[in-house]
Amino acid sequence: MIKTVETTPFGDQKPGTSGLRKKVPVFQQPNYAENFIQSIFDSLEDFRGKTLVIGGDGRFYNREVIQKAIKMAGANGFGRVLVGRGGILSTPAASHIIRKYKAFGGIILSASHNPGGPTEDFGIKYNIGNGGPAPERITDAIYAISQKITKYKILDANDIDLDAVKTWHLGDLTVDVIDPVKDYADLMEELFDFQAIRNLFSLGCRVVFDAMHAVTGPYAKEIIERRLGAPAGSVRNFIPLPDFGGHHPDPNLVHAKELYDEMMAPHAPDFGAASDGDGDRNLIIGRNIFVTPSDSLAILAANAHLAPGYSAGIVGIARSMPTSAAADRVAEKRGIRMFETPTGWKFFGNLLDAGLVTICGEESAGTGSNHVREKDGLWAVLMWLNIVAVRGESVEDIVRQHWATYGRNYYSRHDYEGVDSDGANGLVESLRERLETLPGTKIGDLVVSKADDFAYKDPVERSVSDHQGIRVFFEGGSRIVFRLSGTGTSGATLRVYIERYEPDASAHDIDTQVALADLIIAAETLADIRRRTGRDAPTVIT
Ligand code: G16
Repeated sequence: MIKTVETTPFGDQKPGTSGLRKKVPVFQQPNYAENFIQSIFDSLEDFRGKTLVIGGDGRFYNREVIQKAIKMAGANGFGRVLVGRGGILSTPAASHIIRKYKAFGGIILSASHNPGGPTEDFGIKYNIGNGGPAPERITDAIYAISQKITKYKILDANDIDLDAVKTWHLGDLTVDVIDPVKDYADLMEELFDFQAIRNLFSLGCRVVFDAMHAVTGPYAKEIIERRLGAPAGSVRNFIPLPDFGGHHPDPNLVHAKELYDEMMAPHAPDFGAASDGDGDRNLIIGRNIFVTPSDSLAILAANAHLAPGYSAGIVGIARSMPTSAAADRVAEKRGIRMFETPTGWKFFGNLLDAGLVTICGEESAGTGSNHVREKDGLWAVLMWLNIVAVRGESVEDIVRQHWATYGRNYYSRHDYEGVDSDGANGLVESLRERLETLPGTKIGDLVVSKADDFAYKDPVERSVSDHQGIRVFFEGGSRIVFRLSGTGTSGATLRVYIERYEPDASAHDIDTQVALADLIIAAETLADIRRRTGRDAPTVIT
């Protein structure tokens, strides 16, 4: 039976960079999740009888919202729901399932790399039929509807058992609880040379993958240990926990510090990797070397042809604007197209659908390809292992050779998390007001050559997204970008992205923060970061 429930709008349901992310108690308010899910459905057309994919990263409150979403999908007219067993689907696996089973779309429950637990973060996002995050025109519509909502529809039915692969019938709705891993693992086996990676492991290459008690545990166990034969124990922290074991499931040098330290120690394993809460981010560390996400994108693009799924070569590369220009140098040398988009994987969807690019990546630890429409953590790990296996060289050798060929883009991101929103907005606003007067400004030996507020015109839809970050360029090719994060759940997070290009191979061994020291000073001088944020130093440096 369909129940119609009266409700009133919540003012704060504007989706950010990647869906709606809030603290769990916010989502636990009566009708909060229901309002947002109903707003998603009300923004869509012609889905009666069609299939919806539902899954999440297993974080606290995942199961409760999955039950609501299933019943609301049925009440709103979907004919079939595919849901991962245990309510689990990694974000890239959900994207693949949507595509493979030609679903109308999907609801993914995740707050990505943000911590989980009763007082931590939760999130809901909608993906369209191409498997990718809803574009801005849809997220804008969802928000507009959420601000006027008066009722939602839900089936009056018992919860279903999510823990067995089984088919259920709730009125006219069919619910298939599916194995969350198999389809995705099969896809990886099609794209990569599993035999070469198996040989690599049997020759003694030691791999460590830290699943951070998040969603990739079951995927990595199946692929890295069972299908590729890495010794048991190679995949760590593989049981997804609702609170990620109390850690931030964020694969960066702060939250995966233990792995980093292990990779820098004597007798380190050969290859270290990690993924985040929902499995779309990656961290790659070779013995003795951390690979920045921007470098990783460039190196994967330069070597992708070594993997069977990409043997015909790649047609183009896309990166988010704040990502370093390392990949641009690969595109230039290969004579393929390069696109610079705003932050947010949703901006890559049209480029991938139109066949303009094969590989995409972001400085925020995301890399992926046209195999799905999300970034994909395990995909990046397997692509790296495939390249290491075929080239027969270490990660460090591969990175150093890449720098020698293309030059090195020294790159770092300084985050000021949870700062006062007014202060952060004021900082960006003040830079925006001074854009025209900045060129010619001298700070130490640096001279500003150009400054703008990044705007993007989608080459397929022709839609324009403006105010996507303040860019300050310097003579000689260095750059600083200032932007506010769209994924935080408390206060504002200021991100400062700093980049310097160094073509000379004899200068490729400098500590990154030292290599960027003059630009770090320039960022402070230009934006008055300390005064406006009230912080003496960044919270996280990556
Ligand atoms: C999300 C988006 C990414 C974006 C990242 C950081 O990643 O999907 O495209 O680069 O947030 O965004 P921001 O700088 O606005 O915080 P994830 O892994 O959190 O879904």
